[in-house]
Amino acid sequence: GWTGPDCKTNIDDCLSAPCMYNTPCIDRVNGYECNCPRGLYGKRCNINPNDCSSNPCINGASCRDGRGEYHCSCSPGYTGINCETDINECESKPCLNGGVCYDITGGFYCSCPNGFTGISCEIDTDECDLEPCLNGATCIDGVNNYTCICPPGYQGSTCALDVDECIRHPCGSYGSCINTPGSFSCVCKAGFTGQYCDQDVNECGSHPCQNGASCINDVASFTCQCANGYIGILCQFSTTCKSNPCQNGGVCNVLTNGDTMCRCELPYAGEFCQMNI
Ligand SMILES: [Ca+2]
Ligand SMILES: [Ca+2]
Ligand SMILES: [Ca+2]
Ligand SMILES: [Ca+2]
Repeated sequence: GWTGPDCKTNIDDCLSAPCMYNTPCIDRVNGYECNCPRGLYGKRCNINPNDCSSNPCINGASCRDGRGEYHCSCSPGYTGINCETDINECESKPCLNGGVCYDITGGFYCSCPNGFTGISCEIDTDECDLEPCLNGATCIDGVNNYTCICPPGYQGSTCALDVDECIRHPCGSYGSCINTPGSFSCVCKAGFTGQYCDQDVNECGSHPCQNGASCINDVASFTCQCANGYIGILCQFSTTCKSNPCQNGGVCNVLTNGDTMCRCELPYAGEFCQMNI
């Protein structure tokens, strides 16, 4: 254990670094001493017992051996030194819109109220998806329900029902109302027109009066006021006989139906004043 010319020099037995894991070495006379830290054993502190041998990490965790200690790598959903604690994933209140949270291993389960879906009940179910509104109605999605905006002529929660417009008498006094699905129609009395039979037909519109007559529009009819020299409903006849069939001085007249008539002088009579009475 000594060296030098006079054997007074202590040999440094730590020079060869005999202590493992960088453990401090203390030189002694003809020897050394390793100052083992916690978890290392043996003359050279070279014995590192497996601290995982008792399987301290639970719930599927993996164990990593240290020096006098161990480290657990927990499976998802667990925490704690030994992964003994099931994390309560409901603590962060992940369920929205009134969903009820159930803590499960490695996650949570939300029981959603009617009208909501999704992992966190974050999706408002579209109740219009099944197209519940009929007859071209507009569907408005709500919470666990829907609203139909009916087009004119339909009613009811799904707009399935026809409106009987005839109850309001839309055709007035001059038409009869016919109810139809989603609508109605008016059948007008003679002389009236328009969707609601509230307009007078102008019977003079087709210019029925002839030969310079003026036309007077009336209800469902018209009257012709004839110019001088014309006669007939439409003033279509000249008051002048085209040929004179009257004999013996009879005067020819034109009737409103266009026929001619002879006005006879006595003693003559007959259609053409041909008879002497
Ligand atoms: Ca959990
Ligand atoms: Ca909805
Ligand atoms: Ca109707
Ligand atoms: Ca008229």
